[in-house]
Amino acid sequence: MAVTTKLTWNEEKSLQKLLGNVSLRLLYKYSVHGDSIGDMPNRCLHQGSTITLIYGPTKIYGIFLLGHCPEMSKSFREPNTFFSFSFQRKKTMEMTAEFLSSTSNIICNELIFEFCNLSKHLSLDLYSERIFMPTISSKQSKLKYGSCSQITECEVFRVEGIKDDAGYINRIMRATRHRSSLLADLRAYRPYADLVSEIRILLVGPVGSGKSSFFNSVKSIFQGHLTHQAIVGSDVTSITEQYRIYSIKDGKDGISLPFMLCDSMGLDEKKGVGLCVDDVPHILKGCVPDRYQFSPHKPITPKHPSFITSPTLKDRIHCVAYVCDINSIDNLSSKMVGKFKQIQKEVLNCGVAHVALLTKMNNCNEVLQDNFLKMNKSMISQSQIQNVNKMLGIPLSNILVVENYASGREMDPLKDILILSALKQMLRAADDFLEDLPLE
Ligand SMILES: Nc1nc2c(ncn2[C@@H]2O[C@H](COP(=O)(O)OP(=O)(O)O)[C@@H](O)[C@H]2O)c(=O)[nH]1
Ligand SMILES: [Mg+2]
Repeated sequence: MAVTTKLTWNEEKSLQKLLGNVSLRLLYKYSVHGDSIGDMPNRCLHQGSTITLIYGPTKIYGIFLLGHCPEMSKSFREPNTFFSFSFQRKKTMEMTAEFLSSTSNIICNELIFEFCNLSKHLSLDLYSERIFMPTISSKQSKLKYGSCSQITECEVFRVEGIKDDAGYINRIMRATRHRSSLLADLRAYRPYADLVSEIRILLVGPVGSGKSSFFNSVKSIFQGHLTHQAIVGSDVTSITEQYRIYSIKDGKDGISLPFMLCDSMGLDEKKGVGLCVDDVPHILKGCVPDRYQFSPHKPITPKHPSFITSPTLKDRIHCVAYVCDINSIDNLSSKMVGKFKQIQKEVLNCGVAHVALLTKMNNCNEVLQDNFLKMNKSMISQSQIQNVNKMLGIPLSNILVVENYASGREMDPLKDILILSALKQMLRAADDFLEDLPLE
């Protein structure tokens, strides 16, 4: 009978994707191949890069070794490029990764991975079915090892088809770290001078541009698994007709984060269809309540029973994001461009900050420079970016490119980096707006 992994299909896919669409071949499985620790390295020798997965009761620990496993008997061994990670089951894979070099060795029936630059080690004792993790704590990684866990299974895979070896793995590991630091920044964010407790960001753009999906994506990242609170799609029943002010919690029962995303009805180039431009000034001033049912023909008026007549600074919109599918920018009709410009006029009248959010970027890998801080030159020179820059006069630093979580269930640190960076830039813009307010 073929030996199969304990990973679920989704977990396996996430791992494969993380390592650059590699394939995984199971070489060793503890429950099948036995408890002799000596047997394990024998099966894994000369197999190229490997991943060892150790299953605890709730978490899976992984150790990736680039290149052949070193032979145990040799007295001097070159350290492998190595990283360890862990993830929780039944969640999108949240990696906490450490990028180190290591050697492995068997001492007294334990397989020991030594971290060359830390003088610490991780050891696996299959006989007593336990794993001992060293305490490695970095500023960014929330998780601290330093514990001993029960093992329920152990598997070793050969990793086939690694792209450009160390370069690729290195980038993914740096991305994982950058993602953690963005998350930490956003968790620690406070609006300028504590003038408000939450920043309100309004998403406006054509039907189907990905406004509702952007909210879902942000929420998914903070929840640690994919969520679909806002209904998305382009058929009649899934078009957003209600104004929604969404708050986002940090984790399932966590506290609300200091920003809210306001999802509006999509724009349509036809008159009398989609969001009515005359609603926009009321939305910006904070007069429109959550769950207000838009009517394309009739903008809200102060006579409406739920009209907020004396909104305060906290009710106002602090930053507007013009949302557009990056693939359709070069073909926007003049009527749609006209609507954007009308809305922009209202935004400028109110003095609110604004950014452009371009969605449906197919290859996240190409957007940012190597340090993940800025858009790279070839991206900036693309016609879509140049068009938005000219059409709406938005500076390049406020043109944000993302790929939303739309289908599939695999986590992707690069996707997260784009989404979190976009959010961070929106908050910076909102802070500029707050700072610029006349003193009262
Ligand atoms: N490939 C891809 N599809 C997206 C992205 N954002 C949204 N979608 C899809 O585009 C469609 C419309 O998205 P939706 O969020 O409902 O747009 P809205 O009308 O602006 O709220 C849905 O089928 C989404 O799954 C993205 O970044 N990439
Ligand atoms: Mg929508």
